[in-house]
Amino acid sequence: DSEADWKDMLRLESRLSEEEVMIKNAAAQFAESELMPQVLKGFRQEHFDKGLFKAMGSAGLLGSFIEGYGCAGVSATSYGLIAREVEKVDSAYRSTLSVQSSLVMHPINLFGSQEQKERFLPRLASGELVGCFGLTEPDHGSDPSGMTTRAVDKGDHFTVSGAKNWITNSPIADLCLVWAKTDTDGKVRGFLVERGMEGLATPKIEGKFSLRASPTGMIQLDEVKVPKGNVLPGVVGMRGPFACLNSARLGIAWGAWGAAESCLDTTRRYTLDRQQFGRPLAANQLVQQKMANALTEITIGLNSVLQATRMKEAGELHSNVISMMKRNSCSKALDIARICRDMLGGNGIVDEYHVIRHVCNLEAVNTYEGTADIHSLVLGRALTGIPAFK
Ligand code: TGC
Ligand code: FAD
Repeated sequence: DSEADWKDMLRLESRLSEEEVMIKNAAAQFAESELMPQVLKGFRQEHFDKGLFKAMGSAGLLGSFIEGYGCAGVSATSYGLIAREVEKVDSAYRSTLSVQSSLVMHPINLFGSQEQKERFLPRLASGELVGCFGLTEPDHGSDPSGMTTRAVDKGDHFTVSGAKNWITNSPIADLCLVWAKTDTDGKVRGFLVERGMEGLATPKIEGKFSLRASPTGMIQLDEVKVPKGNVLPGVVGMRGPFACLNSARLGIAWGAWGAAESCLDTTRRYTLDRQQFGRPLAANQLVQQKMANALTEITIGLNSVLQATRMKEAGELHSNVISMMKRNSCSKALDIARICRDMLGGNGIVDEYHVIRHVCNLEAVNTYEGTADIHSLVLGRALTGIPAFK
């Protein structure tokens, strides 16, 4: 059998530049040789390996789409291809990549002062510093604009107080980008809160069944003194965090398909090998139909994400399309992972087959960065003109 016959039926690769193909292959090689050998330990023991994070930096994977400051300056499509290869191994590694690149480095690059860019970007690119992004609060998840974290102007600094919840990598972060409302005008601004500032705590959330290879925690701020030089000068209002989310969500739309591809690959090999009733499971029509459905969704899904990303590169992408892509990729990847899990029978629940890990991970991926429901409502608003959120 030839993989070429089924793996890329719409010839996505023919629409990539030579450089993009090279980057995709290099990311695949990195994921296979560096990430894959670590992933079972990462998931079983909730182990985050800082050495691995630095290796991601050395490989040029962190903030890859940024020009200068030690970053690779590659296309948005290359960023998506990297996310896809990394998430073939594990969504937690891709989450770490998304947060560092789109949610921490991107806003510093877009909205930071020259001094902030020089101070933080090179060390975030190399993996020396781990960043995190604090938007969600205990009482404001889907409605972040209701946030209550406050920054009080004290002349040369602000004091920031409040709590952020569900923050990827907060327990190990060196730098927390915290979104808070200032007391003077009630508008949202970005605060670069550094590890070691008095009044900052980042407790870990225990008992997660999902994304166990990256820690998730809170950011607790008790009158943390943040110098004015650590406030992002270039943005006021919810446009700031949403600009970050637009970049991250498109990367996730690529990445989730990577997880689905990995599940389908494993399932195809497994059902070809496993004999029941005297013949391979793959010889059964029901099994073939399930795999055909998965392949169809993955193939069409990846090609639509490429089209959206090309629109982004041309400056023509509306955030409604990003909502469509994020929701479609994540919900369908989750469905595919669950169906693949079933086709592996008992082995499907064992982590050495990797599929159950993808199922557990994709549950969170379908929830964070805007739940599938919230993206439905964004599309509903686009269709009807009526915002149904409240
Ligand atoms: P509202 O809050 O009323 O609007 C405020 C302003 O923001 C604008 N806006 C956007 N701008 C650009 N791109 C977008 N995607 C935007 N969405 C909203 C909006 O136009 C408005 O601008 P202005 O100038 O008129 O003030 O928001 P809304 O009513 O437009 O939207 C509501 C809703 C529900 C869509 C929004 O609140 C939302 O997206 N909620 C979901 C929350 C979310 O995604 N949180 C993510 C947290 S970070 C995370 O999960 C990281 S996971 C990391 C990992 O490990 O990968
Ligand atoms: P809620 O908003 O309480 O939603 C609960 C349910 O109600 C969902 O099904 C939702 O779709 C539904 N719902 C809510 N409102 C409506 C409505 N109007 N109509 C219909 N249904 C509705 N946040 C960060 O800021 N930074 C991070 O790094 C980060 N990392 C995360 C990592 C993990 C592992 C997880 C699980 C979350 C992370 N998040 C992060 C938070 C994430 O963005 C939120 O969990 C998400 O936005 C949903 O918020 P919530 O959990 O409060 O759910």
